[in-house]
Amino acid sequence: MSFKLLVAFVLLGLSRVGWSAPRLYTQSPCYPDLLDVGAEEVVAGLESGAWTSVDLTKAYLLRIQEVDDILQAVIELNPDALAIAESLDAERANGTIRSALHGIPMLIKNNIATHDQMNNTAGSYALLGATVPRDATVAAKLRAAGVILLGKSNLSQWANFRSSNSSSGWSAYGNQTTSAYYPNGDPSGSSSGSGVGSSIGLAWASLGTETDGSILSPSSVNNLVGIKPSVGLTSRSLVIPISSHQDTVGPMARTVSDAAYILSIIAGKDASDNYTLAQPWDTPPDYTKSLNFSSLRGARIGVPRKVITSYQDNTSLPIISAFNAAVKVMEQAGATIVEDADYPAWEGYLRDDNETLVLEADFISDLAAYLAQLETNPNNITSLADVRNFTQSFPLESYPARDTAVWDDALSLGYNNSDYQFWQAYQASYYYGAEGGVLGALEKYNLDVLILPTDYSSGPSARAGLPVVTVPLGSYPANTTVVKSRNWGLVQVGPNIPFGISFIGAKWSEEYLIGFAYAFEQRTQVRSSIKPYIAPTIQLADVVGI
Ligand SMILES: *[C@@H]1O[C@H](CO)[C@@H](O)[C@H](O)[C@H]1NC(C)=O
Ligand SMILES: *[C@@H]1O[C@H](CO)[C@@H](O)[C@H](O)[C@H]1NC(C)=O
Ligand SMILES: *[C@@H]1O[C@H](CO)[C@@H](O)[C@H](O)[C@H]1NC(C)=O
Ligand SMILES: *[C@@H]1O[C@H](CO)[C@@H](O)[C@H](O)[C@H]1NC(C)=O
Ligand SMILES: *[C@@H]1O[C@H](CO)[C@@H](O)[C@H](O)[C@H]1NC(C)=O
Ligand SMILES: *[C@@H]1O[C@H](CO)[C@@H](O)[C@H](O)[C@H]1NC(C)=O
Ligand SMILES: *[C@@H]1O[C@H](CO)[C@@H](O)[C@H](O)[C@H]1NC(C)=O
Ligand SMILES: *[C@@H]1O[C@H](CO)[C@@H](O)[C@H](O)[C@H]1NC(C)=O
Ligand SMILES: *[C@@H]1O[C@H](CO)[C@@H](O)[C@H](O)[C@H]1NC(C)=O
Ligand SMILES: *[C@@H]1O[C@H](CO)[C@@H](O)[C@H](O)[C@H]1NC(C)=O
Ligand SMILES: *[C@@H]1O[C@H](CO)[C@@H](O)[C@H](O)[C@H]1NC(C)=O
Ligand SMILES: CC(=O)N[C@H]1CO[C@H](CO)[C@@H](O)[C@@H]1O
Repeated sequence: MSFKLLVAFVLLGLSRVGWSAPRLYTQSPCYPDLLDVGAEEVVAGLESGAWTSVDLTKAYLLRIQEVDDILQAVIELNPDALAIAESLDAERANGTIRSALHGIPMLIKNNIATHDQMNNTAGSYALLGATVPRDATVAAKLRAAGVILLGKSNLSQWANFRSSNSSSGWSAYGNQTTSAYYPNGDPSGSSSGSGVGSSIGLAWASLGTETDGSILSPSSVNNLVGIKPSVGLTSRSLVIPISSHQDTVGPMARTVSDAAYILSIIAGKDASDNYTLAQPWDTPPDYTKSLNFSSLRGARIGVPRKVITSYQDNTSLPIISAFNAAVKVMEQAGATIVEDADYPAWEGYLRDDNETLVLEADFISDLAAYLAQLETNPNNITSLADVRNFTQSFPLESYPARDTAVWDDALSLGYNNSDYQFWQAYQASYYYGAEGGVLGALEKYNLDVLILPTDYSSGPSARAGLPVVTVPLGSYPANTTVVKSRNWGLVQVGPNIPFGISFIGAKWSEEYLIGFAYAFEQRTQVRSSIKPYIAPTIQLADVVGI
């Protein structure tokens, strides 16, 4: 069924709200703007009866339809979303409140499987029609909490683990996602549609996944708060993998508070992902308890300056000045700033490429383990070799314009992640993130946290499985010279394009990172000063009572 037909079908009963129909009400101050509304305000309206979960679902579906031809952020809608909303409304009317997010719609990245009518493809035709025996654990947790899984967001195909010549936000099945902050803007990736979808309110918030940068970077570019959790804080069971050593699932939302609500629900141990069994508690913290305006008071914050000087180029100036201003804000909030808190083995890190070996060898093993769990597998795809063969011979996969260089390299390794060569590579790679990187700097300078521009932040933490939280920091000024991506012409640097700041910590330190991020966000409120060039116009006023 085409996307347009599907929306029409999902919205049966909404026929009075046509595209050209005049607004039945002018936007009333009692209805919050869906571009920015937070969970607490959504829930207040659900509780007072000002709107229902069905209203929210209808409004978000119409908002997706308004912009998706241009932004292509959503790959599939959940045909059951309105029915689910209706039953959650009935539960609420009856006094059953499953969680703080009962009845609120979210998008999830299209590598997180659901046991319903939606496909889980990583953006590839190879997995279209494949089914799983149950929801991914994180999806099941959201569902049990009463979150409406509204649809699947587009992504850089295979979480950007396929080609040497691709573009962020492109997948064969979902086409090219673009940013809402600049025409034909690079949405970054690989959680591209999750970034764009949350940024302009195609849903209240979304889930992304990260191996190295895939939550942080699209959150940064799309003016969002993103939490990249410690590897093992959130289950990866039935999430299409790159690497069991580095993958993690986390929230992409418009405020630290919203992201903290989501993380509190999806965190926790899961027998089907044994990395989660290393969590140092039986029940994970309630991360909303970290939302403390004063939490920067007394904090020791390090700035690994060498990272910034290593990466800066002729586009970095606005980022570095905003970052330096942010350092002042934190000082004024009572933090002690430690400059030159550098990663002990930074120069070695820049020369080391063992991470590539880790990801390639992991992908061979972990992808096969995911595929082995499928209940139906229409293209009989059981290995990376099968995926590669399918991709190279299926015309819609855009081969060879988008090549399979990453897989060619992986398959030429000749080993997977059970080989001793993998362990050598993993130990070297881990070192540069841990003792030689983040953990080394935290210890050497006796710090609570490190901060960096998000563009420069993900690598060392990715290698060592450490958490990072990004918060909006600023955007490129109006006189910025546009820089487009080499082969596909997406605008990567240009006026109004947002960027973020990262709080980087030790394993399991999310409670602290969220506290610091919140105290910074509340003092700066950068998100509200950056406006998208395109956003849907449909609001609750257009659907409530209809
Ligand atoms: C309301 O709650 C009662 C008691 O738990 C249950 O029997 C009934 O089915 C519920 N109705 C709805 C609409 O959820
Ligand atoms: C999933 O893919 C199948 C096969 O192409 C398609 O028929 C179905 O409509 C898709 N599901 C959704 C929710 O789009
Ligand atoms: C993909 O999107 C581009 C615009 O970004 C459009 O020109 C093209 O027709 C789309 N391709 C498909 C297969 O829908
Ligand atoms: C963790 O789970 C994986 C896959 O289920 C399994 O191969 C591995 O042996 C397990 N490791 C431990 C330490 O239990
Ligand atoms: C908030 O943080 C400050 C500074 O760390 C601390 O003194 C205060 O007790 C915290 N408040 C709460 C409610 O935890
Ligand atoms: C920035 O540097 C690149 C080469 O590194 C150059 O092509 C480009 O023109 C420069 N842009 C500006 C605005 O100086
Ligand atoms: C991996 O690490 C080892 C040990 O430090 C080093 O000799 C080797 O060159 C590294 N390999 C790559 C691809 O960076
Ligand atoms: C998949 O395997 C089954 C059983 O061997 C076979 O019947 C079917 O034709 C295969 N499908 C494809 C697309 O190769
Ligand atoms: C590769 O794919 C083609 C076309 O789908 C198929 O005919 C062939 O058997 C496949 N080869 C292998 C080695 O899987
Ligand atoms: C943009 O304007 C600022 C402030 O006037 C100036 O410092 C900067 O050099 C300008 N940048 C460009 C690329 O023209
Ligand atoms: C990458 O794709 C672009 C767009 O199709 C093409 O112009 C370019 O030649 C490709 N580069 C390589 C190395 O394949
Ligand atoms: C929701 C949506 O717009 N999905 C589109 C994603 O991209 C594919 C391929 O171009 C379209 O067919 C879908 O309509």
